[in-house]
Amino acid sequence: MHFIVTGGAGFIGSHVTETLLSQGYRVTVVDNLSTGFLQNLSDHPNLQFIKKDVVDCNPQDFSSLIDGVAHLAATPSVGLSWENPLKVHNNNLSATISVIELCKQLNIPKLVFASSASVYGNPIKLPILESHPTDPISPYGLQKLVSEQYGQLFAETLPLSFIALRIFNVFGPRQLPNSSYSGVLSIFLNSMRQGQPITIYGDGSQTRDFIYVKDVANVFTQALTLPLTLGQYKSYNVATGHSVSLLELVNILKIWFPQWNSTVNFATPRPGDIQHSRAEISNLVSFLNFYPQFSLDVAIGMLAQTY
Ligand code: UD2
Repeated sequence: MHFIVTGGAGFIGSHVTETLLSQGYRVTVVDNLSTGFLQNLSDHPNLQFIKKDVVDCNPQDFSSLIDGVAHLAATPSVGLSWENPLKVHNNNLSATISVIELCKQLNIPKLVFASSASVYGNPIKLPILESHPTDPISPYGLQKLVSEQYGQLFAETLPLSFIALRIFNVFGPRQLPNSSYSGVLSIFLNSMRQGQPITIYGDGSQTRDFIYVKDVANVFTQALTLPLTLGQYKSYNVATGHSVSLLELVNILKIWFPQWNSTVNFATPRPGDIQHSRAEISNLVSFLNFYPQFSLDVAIGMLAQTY
């Protein structure tokens, strides 16, 4: 089978690419390298790379039959979506519509979309089920939600299966600690490695459902390769179903960085921060036949040893 991975040189996309290649599939990565890096990909005989913005792709870019697209190309930043909503709208929503059009032109039967927990906004009930009301509180969340709605609409009219993967707090290798979309775990890991203080916004009681990037990549692979009926639309939470507070997170990190003796500083909470987040993942388990393989402690241990 041959898959397109948009954003395949990025943090999550490069892991999706790696997993697909390791399972013997052919992959064509489309990436404009705006936030991704070529070094995130290793040479492989089944890998082709196209340096292009997805909105500029056309059917002629792809010579052979494509079995599915994993669409991860985006500007993955809530902050940038506030600063430059139109540009980010283009990268996050117009890009998705372009990919849907490409699926139509090339008769691609399946599109797996990197959505986000941000579609839920402030959770009103935990754990968060996929049926939880969607009420985004940022342009980024809105762009992800409307992308899902476009996918649903076209899945109803085209022979296309559209699967939206609502990713919670992902972490792992190749996540940059110093970018505008850095996750808290990569920031804390980096600070501990360098013996620097860490800053907690708020009192540290906020909770998050952290999932290791290799698990996320396995979900994408599963969603791309499982046989599904054409015309089907589904969204799935991609998380572990467990949450930890930031204070608990710091304690886990301290186990792996016993030499770290700097300080934990507390600062005012970030505007728009949600307090608690935890997903219900029974649909992921039953329909995508997937259960996360990496516990938070084990994954942090693996990461700490690579430093
Ligand atoms: C995550 C996603 C975001 C969006 C959102 C939806 C990441 C990186 N971001 O935002 O894209 O999907 O979920 O709900 O996955 N914090 C500190 N110190 C730091 C950095 C962060 O205390 O140095 C706090 C931050 O204020 C927040 C928590 O850590 O309370 C998690 O922050 P985050 O930026 O990793 O992720 P989140 O959940 O805000």
